[in-house]
Amino acid sequence: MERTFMMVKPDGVQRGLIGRIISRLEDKGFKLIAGKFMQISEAQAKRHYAEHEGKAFFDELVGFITSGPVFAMVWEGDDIVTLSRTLMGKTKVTEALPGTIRGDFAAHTPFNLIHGSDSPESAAREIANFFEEKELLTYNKTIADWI
Ligand code: RTP
Ligand code: MG
Repeated sequence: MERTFMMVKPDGVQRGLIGRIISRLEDKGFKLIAGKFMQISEAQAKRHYAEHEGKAFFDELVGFITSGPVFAMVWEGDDIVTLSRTLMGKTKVTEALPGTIRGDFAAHTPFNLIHGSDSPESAAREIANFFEEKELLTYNKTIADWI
């Protein structure tokens, strides 16, 4: 079972989309194992987006992600890193297809509502940046074995 880190960004919170975004992830059958509504610190934001350090939009990106509360989550599922990014849609809102979260709700890059890890390695690093091990819950969620 794979894990991923996902986050409703400040624009998603401001627009009242936390519930609808979580519903889409639940509808897909993913399993929520952690979640918290929080304000990200600047240091945490810089660690989270370390791969983009030095790029022209880095300061703007850190400013955006720390501009208000986010809803941070950890989800589990088979191939969840790839599947969740398919559900999210493309980074640029002009390329995000209808039916995806960004395609249906986002209209201005870089305000694309949701973050999802881009590899299992990124997921492990990002989860550790936002959650303590004890916050990741273990429980049974019944999913029919023919899915
Ligand atoms: P994310 O990390 O937030 O899930 O998004 P992503 O993988 O689809 O995109 P990534 O390339 O990692 O970029 C991270 C976030 O930076 C903002 N961005 N701004 N101004 C720009 O050219 C630009 N490019 C990217 C977006 O908010 C993007 O989600
Ligand atoms: Mg990314």
